Amino acid sequence: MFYGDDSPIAAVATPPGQGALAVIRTSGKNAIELLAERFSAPRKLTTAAGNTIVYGWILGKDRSRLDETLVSVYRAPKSYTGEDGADISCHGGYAVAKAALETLHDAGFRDALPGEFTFRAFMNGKLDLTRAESVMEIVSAKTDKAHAGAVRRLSGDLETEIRAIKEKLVRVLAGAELFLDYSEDEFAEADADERSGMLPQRELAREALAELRELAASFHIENLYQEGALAVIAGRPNAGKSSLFNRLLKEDRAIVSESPGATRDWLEAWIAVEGIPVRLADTAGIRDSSDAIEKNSVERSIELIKCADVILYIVDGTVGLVDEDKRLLHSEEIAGKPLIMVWNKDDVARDMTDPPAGVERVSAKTGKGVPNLPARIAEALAGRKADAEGGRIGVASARQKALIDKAVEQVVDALDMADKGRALDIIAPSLREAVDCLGEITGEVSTADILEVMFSSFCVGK
Ligand SMILES: Nc1nc2c(ncn2[C@@H]2O[C@H](COP(=O)(O)OP(=O)(O)O)[C@@H](O)[C@H]2O)c(=O)[nH]1
Ligand SMILES: [Mg+2]
Repeated sequence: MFYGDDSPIAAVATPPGQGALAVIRTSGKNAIELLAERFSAPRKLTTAAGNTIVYGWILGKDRSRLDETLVSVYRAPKSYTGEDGADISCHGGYAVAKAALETLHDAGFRDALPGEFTFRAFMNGKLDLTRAESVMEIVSAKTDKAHAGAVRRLSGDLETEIRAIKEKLVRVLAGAELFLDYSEDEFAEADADERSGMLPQRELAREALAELRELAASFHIENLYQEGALAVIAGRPNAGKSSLFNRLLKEDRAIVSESPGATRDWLEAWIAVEGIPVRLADTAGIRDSSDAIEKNSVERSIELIKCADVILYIVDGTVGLVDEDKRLLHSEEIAGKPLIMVWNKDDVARDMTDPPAGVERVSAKTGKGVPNLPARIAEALAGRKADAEGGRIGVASARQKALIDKAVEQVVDALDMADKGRALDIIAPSLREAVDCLGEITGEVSTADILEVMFSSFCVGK
């Protein structure tokens, strides 16, 4: 599989299934002419100006009518991909989209590869890589916050920031390379102090380093908004885990039962917690059991707990913290994880037991206290009040984060060497490497395999 030609491509851009509309996207050389061969009003299409809409029927191989459509015509370079192309809006439905795609194949289009439209947009200079990645971030955003961050990156805020930092490092490097032109003798004559002074823009390098570190630090939060986190509800059977799970979901999805241990399966759902997409998982009681089905669900519960980013540990407030709770809390799966202790059944337990400090008292039954939990979950995940962050742009892509880390390492090395008075020809390569890393983030420096890995994770039609 390789991207990189301008052959006419087509893909259904809308999700499969029944809907009001299905959109088929096309792009590439002669895309409009080829489409016209299967269109009831071919001349209207071939003579249409860019950014206009043409009405007509899409036709089968035998010129039978397949569907009534509106075709949005784009002309290079004013299109998403930078090529000629058209978006065909059909009536929604699996059969319609399939038939339309087939007739296009027959006319000479090939299936688009995942992310190929965006790949072409990148190749044609319509987007840098940070914006290309933000396109997928927007598509997969699960909450308003995740979406807002991605939109800022699509607007180019991150690209601008990276380019500005890179510009600083290029200036440091340029200054250093100027000094490299000094003759060997002159250089050797200079003492260590002078030589170290020969990384003339060291302050600028420090500034760039601070900015890079700030970007790197933003990854935790941005990635949290983008990818979400796993919150697992754990505790003894009958503590009220499933009831609380339902409360938090505000709908009855888990089984709530009177007999202990009856929730045989874990259930999960995505909820938005202060803008963080949280996969909330209910677990069956973790206890020793010889029952095979129960054993299985216990294993899965343990697996979930191991993967959890935060645990909501539910205690039955009518019973209090018993030895089994203590044993679970100190088990290797749970101990050391971010944990919120929840004292449940507060509606009846108020005078029966005395919860330790810092514990959330709730009633899954009446809902009392439950509204306090999202803030606690967000705090545990984000490490601080999640909605307090300022307007700074952040990094959400692991690819970008890795490159920023690498750049940081190189600048730290360069500054370290400069402080030790090392020669510039030793220092300069580190700076150059850092500059290249930043170039790789925006896509100025990139290799075919990097691009292929990146775009192949996109969905078809993007
Ligand atoms: N009074 C009262 N009963 C509750 C509360 N939460 C759960 N229960 C009851 O406790 C029992 C066990 O609840 P369930 O959610 O199935 O517990 P799980 O085994 O931990 O999932 C059920 O009878 C629930 O109705 C609560 O806040 N107050
Ligand atoms: Mg349960």
